[in-house]
Amino acid sequence: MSRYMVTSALPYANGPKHLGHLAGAYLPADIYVRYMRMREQDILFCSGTDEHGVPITIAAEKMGITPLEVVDKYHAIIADDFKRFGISFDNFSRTTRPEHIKFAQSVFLELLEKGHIVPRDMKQLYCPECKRYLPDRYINGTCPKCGSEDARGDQCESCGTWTEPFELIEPRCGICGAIPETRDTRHWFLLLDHFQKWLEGWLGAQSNWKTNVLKYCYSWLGDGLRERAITRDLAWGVPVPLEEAKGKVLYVWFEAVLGYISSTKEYFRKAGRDPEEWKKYWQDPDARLVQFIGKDNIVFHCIIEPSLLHVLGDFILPWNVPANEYLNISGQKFSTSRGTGISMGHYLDHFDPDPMRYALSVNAPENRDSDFSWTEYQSRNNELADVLGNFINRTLKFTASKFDNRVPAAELDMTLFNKTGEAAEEIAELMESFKFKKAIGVAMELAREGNRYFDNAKPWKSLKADPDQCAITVATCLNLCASLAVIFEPFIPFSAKKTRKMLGLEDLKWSDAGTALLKYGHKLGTAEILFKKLEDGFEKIMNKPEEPVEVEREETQVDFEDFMKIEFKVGRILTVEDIKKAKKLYKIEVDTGDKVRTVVAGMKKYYTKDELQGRLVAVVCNLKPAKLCGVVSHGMLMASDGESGVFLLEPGSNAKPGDTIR
Ligand code: B3M
Ligand code: ZN
Repeated sequence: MSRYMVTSALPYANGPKHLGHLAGAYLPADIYVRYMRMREQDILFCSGTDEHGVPITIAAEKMGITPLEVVDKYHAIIADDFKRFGISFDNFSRTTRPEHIKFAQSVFLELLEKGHIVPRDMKQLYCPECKRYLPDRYINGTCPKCGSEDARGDQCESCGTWTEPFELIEPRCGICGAIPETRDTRHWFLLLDHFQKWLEGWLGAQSNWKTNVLKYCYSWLGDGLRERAITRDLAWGVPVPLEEAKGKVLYVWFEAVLGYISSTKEYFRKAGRDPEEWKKYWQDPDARLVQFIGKDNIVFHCIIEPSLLHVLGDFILPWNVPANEYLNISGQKFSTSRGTGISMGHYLDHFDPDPMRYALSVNAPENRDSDFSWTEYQSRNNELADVLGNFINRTLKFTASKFDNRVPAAELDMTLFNKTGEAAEEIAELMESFKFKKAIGVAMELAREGNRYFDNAKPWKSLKADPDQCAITVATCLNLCASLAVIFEPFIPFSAKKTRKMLGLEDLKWSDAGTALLKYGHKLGTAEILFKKLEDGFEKIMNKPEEPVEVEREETQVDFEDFMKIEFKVGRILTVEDIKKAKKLYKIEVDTGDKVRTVVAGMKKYYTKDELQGRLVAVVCNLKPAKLCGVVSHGMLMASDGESGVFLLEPGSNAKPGDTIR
C-alpha cells in the first residue's frame, strides 16, 4: 500500500466556478481519488478556496461589498457545488483561516532567515484619490507598443504585450481614473534564481510527467529564473509578519500554494486526530504528492511551490502534476464573467451530476484543449442511457420477471467474464498513469460488449428452448452488471451506487471487478431507470437567466424517485365498523394482497357500510402508522375531494388486491 496526498488547485472565491474548472482540476482528481480508495490505498484529498489576491478585491469593488463578504458568500457556493457534483474532498478549507495565515507567515520568515527572501526599495504608482498603491492590473493607460488606450499595467489585451506599469503612456488609476503619483515603497523578493540549478536537476528527473507540463517548466528555466516580489501594498491578504512591513500583505500565490498543507493540518485537527499526523502525508518520503491543476497554474506548482518545499527541507515534492489544458465552449474560452461559461450550480439546478461527469471524462482536455457543446453532452448522456443504462436495465428486468428477481444457479460464461477482468486491469493501468479519458472508453466498451452478449444469447428465447443456457446468460450478465458498477464508480459514483443498490450489493472494491460477486439465490433489489434520454433542444431549460436566485417556488416538486417510494396498491374492503365517539370515521379492514390491514378513513358522511363492503379501492400502504380515535391506521384510501363531494378511486373491475398502482 502506498500513501497519497492529492490536491486540486484552490479556486478563487470570487464567483461561482464553471464546468471548465470542474473538467480541469476537480473531476480528474476525484476520479483518481475514488479509484485509489477502491484500491484501498491510504489517500487524502485536500483543497479549499483561495480567498486573497486581486481577483477577490476586484469582485468586492464590483459588487459593492467587502472582500470578506465576497469570500464568505462564494466559499459556501463553491463548496456546495463541488459536493453536489460528488467531488469527494476529505477537507475543503479556506485561506482566510488563522491556521493558514500563521503557517504562511512562518514560511515567509524561515525563507527570509535563510536568505532566500530580501527587501528591495522600489517605486510604485499610488492613487491619491483612492489612497492606495495600485496593483499592476489596476492601472490603465496607453500601450507603448500598439497605442491601444485601454492597456493595463500588467498586459495589453489588444496586442498581448506584457507591459510594466511605468511603461504605460498617461497612466490612470483603474478604479477612479485619477492620475497616479510615483511613490517610494519597499517590497520583499523571493530570489528564485537560487533554485535554478536545483530545479533543473529535479525536473529533469521527472520523465514520467506529462510532456505539456514539462515543456512549460523547461521554457521557464530556459529564460532563467529571476527574483519576484512576493509582497504587495494591499489592504486584503496575509499580513507580512514584520514590524517594518505594516500594511503590506504576502503575494497571493506565495501563500496559496501553502494552502494545501494548511488544509491537511486542519483536516486532522478537525477530525480530532493527532495534530501531527499531517506530516505522514507531507513529510514521509514514501508518500506521493499528486497535484491536479489547470495549465495556467503550472509555474506556481512546478517552480515556486517545489522551491519553497525544498528550502523548508522536511517536505516531499510533487510526485506528479498532471495539469490539464482548457475546456472551451463552442470554440470560445469558458468564462463566467464574459457570459460564456456554465456554472456548476446552474447546471446542477437542471440536470444530474453523472451525465456531466461522464461527458467531461470522455471529452477531457487531457493533452490539448477540448470543446464542450450541448450536442456533445446530449450524445454522451444518451450513450450512457443506451449502452450502460440499457444493459443493466434489461438484465435486471429479465431477472425480475423470469427468475423471481434472484440469481439463477449457473456457471458463468468465462469468455465474457475473462474480458471483464482484463478490462479492469487495463483501466487500472490507465488510471495510474492519469489517462482517464482512455480509461472511461475501455469501461464503456465493456458495457457495449455486455449488450452484444445479451443480444446474441437471446435469453428470451433460450428461456424455453434451453433453460440451462438461459440461466448461464442471466447469471453472467448480472455479474457483469456488478463489475460495471465497480469500474464505473470513480467516474459516475451516483449511478454506480444506485446500481449496487439494485443488485443488492454493498460497497465494492476494485478487486471485485471480474469476480463472481452475485451467487446463486442472491436476492436483487428493484430495477430503476439510471439515465434519462435527452431530446433535441433539452438545453433550452438552461437559457433562463442565471443570477436572480430568489425566485419564489410556486409548487413543491417531488423527485420521481421520491414519488416511487410511495407504495400504491389495489385493495379489497373486507369489513367496515364504526368507531366509538368518532362521527366521521370508519374502521376498515382491507386486503392488499400481502396482508389485511386496518385503515381508519373519514368516509361515514359519504358512504354506508354496505356500499363499502367488498369494494376495490386504491390504498397507500406505506404511510407511517397513525392513531385516530384510539385505532391505529396502517394506510390510506385514495379519494377525490372537491365541491361535488368525496369519491373513492376505483381500480378497474379486473384488478386484484395486491396489484401495484403507478
Ligand atoms: N486560485 C488560480 C486559479 O483558480 C488559483 C489557484 C491557486 S492554487 C494554489 O486558477
Ligand atoms: Zn484611484
